Formats: sequence, C-alpha cells, structure tokens
Amino acid sequence: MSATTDPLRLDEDLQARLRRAARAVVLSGAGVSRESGLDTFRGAGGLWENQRPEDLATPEAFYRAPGQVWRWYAWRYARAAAAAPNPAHLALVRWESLFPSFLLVTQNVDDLHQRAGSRRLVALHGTVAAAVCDACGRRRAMAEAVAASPDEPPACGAAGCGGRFRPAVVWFGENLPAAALAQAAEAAASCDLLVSVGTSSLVYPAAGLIETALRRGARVIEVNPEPTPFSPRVHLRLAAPAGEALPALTEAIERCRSMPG
Ligand code: BJW
Ligand code: ZN
Repeated sequence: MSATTDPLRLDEDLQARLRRAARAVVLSGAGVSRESGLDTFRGAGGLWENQRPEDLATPEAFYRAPGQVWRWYAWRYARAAAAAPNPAHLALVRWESLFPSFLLVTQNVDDLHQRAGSRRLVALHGTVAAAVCDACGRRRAMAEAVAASPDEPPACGAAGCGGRFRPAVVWFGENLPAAALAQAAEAAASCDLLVSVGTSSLVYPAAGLIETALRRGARVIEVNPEPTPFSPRVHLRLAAPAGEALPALTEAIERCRSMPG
C-alpha cells in the first residue's frame, strides 16, 4: 500500500507495524455506541450533562435513593435492548481473525459488541442486562427483574438473604471484575497495537491500559472526534465518528496484512 492510495494516510512505519503486529487490543467506550443512538456520559448531550454521576453511578447513590437509581438503569437497559450494533461494532468482529492474538476490552454496559458477534472480549464495567443481589451475588436478567418490580429494586428472596437486586454494573469506588481486569492488563502489557475508540480516557483503571501500551512501545491509535488526555501521545488520531473510522481502519489493516512480506 502506498501513502497515496491510503485514505487514512498511514505512514510507512505504521503500515509496517500493522503488517507485522501479532497482538492487538481495542479499548472501547460509550462513543462506539453513539451511532446506535445511545448516549455517551460526558460532554454535550451526554447522560451526565444535567445529572451528577455521583447521584446515580455510585453505591452511595443507590443506598440513598434506590428507586431513582433503579428506574434510571431500567430506562438505560430498555434503550440498550432496543438499540442495534452499528458498523463500528461489526468492523471489530473482523479483528478476531486479523490478528493471532486479539482482545476487545470494553467499558460499555450495553452488550452491543456481544450482540454484533465479538467473542474475544472482556467487559470491564459489567452489563445493564443483568441484576445482581447486593448481599448474596445471585444474578437474574434485568428484563425479568424490572418486569417484576419497575419502580424499586426487588428483594432477592433467596432463603435467608435479606439483600436486594442492583444493576450488574461497576460504580465509582467499586472494584472491577478481577479476572477481566487482569486479562485486559496482561493484553495491554504485551500488545503491539492498541486502538482506543469512543472513550474520553478519563476513567481508571481502564484509561491506564493506554498508558501501559504506550510504555511498552506499542503503536497506539485513537478514534474519537474530540481530543482526549492521550491525544498528544498517540501515533495516529482518527478524528471521526467510530462508525466511519473503524470500517476504514479495518480495511486498511486488511490490505496491509494481505500484502506479501
Ligand atoms: C465518539 C463518538 C462517535 C462521541 N465515535 N467517539 C486514578 C486516578 C484518578 C481516579 C481514579 C484512579 N483510579 C481509580 C480512580 C477512581 C475512579 C475514576 O476513574 N475516577 C475518575 C473519573 C477521576 N475509578 C473507579 O472508581 C473505578 N474503580 C476502581 O478504581 O476501584 C478501585 C478503587 C476503589 C476505591 C478507591 C480507589 C480505587 C470504577 C470505575 C467505574 C466506572 N463506571 C461507569 C458507570 C458504569 C455503569 C453505567 O453505565 O452507568 O462506567 S462511569 C462511566 O465512565 C461508565 C463508562 O464505562 C466510563 C467511561 O466512559 P467512556 O466510555 O469513556 O464515555 P465518555 O462519555 O466519557 O466518553 C465518550 C467519548 O466518545 C467522548 O470522548 C466523545 O468525544 C466520544 N464520541 N461520539 C467515536 N460517534
Ligand atoms: Zn441475595
């Protein structure tokens, strides 16, 4: 591929690295699902434009106003369930056969990557499609829990358990699922290529994966219409919506990797 036929203008070094890369990681955030009609958190029109995250996305908020938090997640779940994967989600499914080792690390709770067909995936912040008992950890489908109790979190009801169901997501101040985080951290520490897409890169430890990949010397590509704190340090910034940039990047990588040598 020459620079003149490459609409993404990948420089020679990046083309060579993309051709040789054996281990790739994608870190995705809410912006990937924007073109599926779901809201991001931060910025204009985001879920938190008129609400403080600490009023909704913390354990303290849930214990202070359980009904309000439950209804917000019931609404978020209904929106996610009604949404469909977009070309960005679909392009990422192809990455599983592009690289010998590939991991999609998502911060998203909408399950759209899974519904698109991605299998080599870890979800760092849980899912809105499930509810979990805050005392015994029993899980059930969010759809069923909301149907049984639309306005207040339902009681667990298991013998001897006085707990109640909450959304199976990770709130501020809570630990991420240990196995998922360990797998993501190991992949970032050993990758040749990391692509961050649709994330403001403000929330840790997820954003720390970008730092890990940069320190390792991996090539890092950022797909985001807006800059992030990592923008000055990445090797390529695609300032475009994910639904346009990811299919184009996928095709460019497929072309690179089908070339001999
Ligand atoms: C497009 C687009 C298009 C638009 N195409 N792009 C180190 C330093 C400082 C603080 C901490 C630290 N380590 C830990 C912390 C504390 C905290 C934290 O990170 N705070 C910072 C905010 C300051 N982290 C935690 O508490 C984490 N737990 C933890 O660390 O446990 C250990 C511990 C315990 C106690 C004390 C200390 C440590 C847990 C974090 C959990 C995050 N949970 C949420 C809610 C999940 C449930 C729900 O959905 O309601 O996860 S918060 C929210 O932010 C959600 C997201 O997954 C996450 C990231 O957001 P994301 O995806 O980046 O979305 P946005 O909206 O921010 O950005 C969207 C981007 O898309 C924008 O840039 C747009 O430009 C772009 N975009 N359209 C492509 N079409
Ligand atoms: Zn229980």
